[in-house]
Amino acid sequence: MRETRRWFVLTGAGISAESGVPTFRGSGGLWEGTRPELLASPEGFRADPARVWRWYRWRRGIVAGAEPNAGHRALARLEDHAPSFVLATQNVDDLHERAGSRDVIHLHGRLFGTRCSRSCGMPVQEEIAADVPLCGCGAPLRPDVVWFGEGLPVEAFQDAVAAAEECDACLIVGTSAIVHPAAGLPSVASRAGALLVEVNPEPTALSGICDLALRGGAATELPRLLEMAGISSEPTGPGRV
Ligand code: BV8
Repeated sequence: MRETRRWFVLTGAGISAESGVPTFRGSGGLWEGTRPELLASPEGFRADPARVWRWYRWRRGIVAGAEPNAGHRALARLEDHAPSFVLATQNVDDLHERAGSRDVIHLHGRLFGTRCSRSCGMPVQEEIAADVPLCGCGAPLRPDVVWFGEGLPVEAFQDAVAAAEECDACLIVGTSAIVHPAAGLPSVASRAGALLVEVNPEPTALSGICDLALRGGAATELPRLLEMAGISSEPTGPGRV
């Protein structure tokens, strides 16, 4: 761990769990009795855009009231320390950035982003508080996230694949490793000969290819990992929160 120069980190909803942000598939992951997979889809949005907006506004409220936890902060410390560090997240929250991480690759978009559902290209005015806000072109606005059946942002995914191919160690934090193509990134790193470390209280589909599993919460295990690697988990750069 101490000698690792190039890190690639993939995070999922679990890293934000200890900040009070519900995971997708954990207990309490339902919304109005509906599975997230049905809400996080173009079909779900077409069927009931107001319900999908209610779900995203509820999540925006939770994230806005949440604070980054020691797991988010430990990754920002690791980025300060490592000669090469790339963080790709499946999360749409902004807790990595608020913990001090830079250049975060958002594979599934951003919760606080809004775009035209018809991709008309018109600038999105300040979002009005209608049940279903409309674009200037008349089409409904939608959260700027990647739904099931939609392609990931091409450049973001390509950057993540390149980082996985070049890393010496791949840290997999708080993901059930069910959703592809993001869940395939650690296998790219493994095939390139990287050390794979999983941080998750539960085993996942990736556990079988990991060299090390830290079976606990990210807010405990990531600071511990840094201690084991002799990296201070205290703030280093000026102005780091
Ligand atoms: C695509 C929207 C093609 C934003 C999300 C088979 C192979 C390949 C693909 C597929 C396939 N079958 C179906 C597919 C397609 C599908 C897919 O993977 N489906 C799954 C369900 C099988 N994939 C897609 O549709 C993707 N697109 O393939 O497009 C294409 C290509 C070109 C052109 C057109 C189309 C799009 C995927 C993105 C979907 N959008 N979200 C939002 O609202 O958030 S995915 C959704 O799941 C979230 O983004 C979430 O991040 C993501 C993954 O979930 P996790 O982050 O892992 O969260 P989860 O709750 O599952 O697990 C939490 C984990 O944390 C658990 O393991 C738990 O133990 C752990 N944990 C709990 N507490 C802690 C903790 N860990 C650490 N510390 C703790 N304290």
